[in-house]
Amino acid sequence: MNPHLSQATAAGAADDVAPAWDGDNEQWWDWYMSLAEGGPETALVDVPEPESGPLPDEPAVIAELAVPYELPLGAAGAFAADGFVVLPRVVTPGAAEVLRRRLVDLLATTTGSSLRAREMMWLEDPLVRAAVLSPRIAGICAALLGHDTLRLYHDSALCKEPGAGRTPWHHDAHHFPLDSHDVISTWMPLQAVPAAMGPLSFARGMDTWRLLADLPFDKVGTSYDLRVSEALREAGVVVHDEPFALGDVSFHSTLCFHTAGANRTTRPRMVLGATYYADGARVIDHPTMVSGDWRLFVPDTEPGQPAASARNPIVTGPLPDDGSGLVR
Ligand SMILES: O=C(O)CCC(=O)C(=O)O
Repeated sequence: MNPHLSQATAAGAADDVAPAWDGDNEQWWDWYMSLAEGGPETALVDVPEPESGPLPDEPAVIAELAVPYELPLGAAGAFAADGFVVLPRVVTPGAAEVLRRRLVDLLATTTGSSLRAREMMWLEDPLVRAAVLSPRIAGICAALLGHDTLRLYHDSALCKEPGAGRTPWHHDAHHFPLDSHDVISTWMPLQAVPAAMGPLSFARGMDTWRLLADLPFDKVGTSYDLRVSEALREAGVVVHDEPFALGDVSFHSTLCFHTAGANRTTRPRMVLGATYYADGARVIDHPTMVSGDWRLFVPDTEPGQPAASARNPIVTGPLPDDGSGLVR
């Protein structure tokens, strides 16, 4: 029995994820992180505090994020082939530090244990809103996905505390209850992420998920995580597992299998994430417990209906005539 599951979600076989998630999204993360195989409990590496020199004010950070990013030659092709890309200098160190401090405040009341997470901050915080709706971040996503009109699924603060374990191997198509593969997530570390802090790492190849499609999920223990890493090793799939310099931001397709290492440093690993999808996607007919409390992200929408609620603003491209674009 997994201690994070209720009677209803624990029912059935270990790969039966049909029940709806009946807790909140913090409880979901506690459950999900429990599905990762542990690593060695090495001593925590001392990491210096982030620079605290003069920081830009909030309007300056917002102005920075409003400037579109020039994609390096080959970035869109690399994303299409590999399923992910890591881009340099997407944010300045000053903007990252201002955002990091804001996320520390926004996470102050969270209760999650291994990965403290929070979504939908953009609804209340102008800085997070400016970041996740920004021409810079959303613009990169649109260019990589090759779609003009993207909607926001949700933002997320992902704070892995010192000593917290690995994030299990997964691809987001298993998580998001959307009927589209045109879904992309950004992972913006708000401090450098050395190897010991647990960078996000990616199984190379947009089609790699096909090798793993028949592996039975395990909602109780760590066997799925283990099976994915074994299958990747057996197939000789290259895993991109590199530190992130401050300012590096990764972008991964919903099809890309990824994991993150344990945080074996003395400082929290703070990340601002966000997920976007091409306008026109619908909520799948049967969302599962792996989607957590998805109704928070796509309210007033039933399975099978277009995912176009007021919480899914259009972030790039032309606004629709029906006013469902709102906030830009
Ligand atoms: O931050 C992490 O450890 C996991 C994040 C993740 O899986 C994602 O952003 O898709």
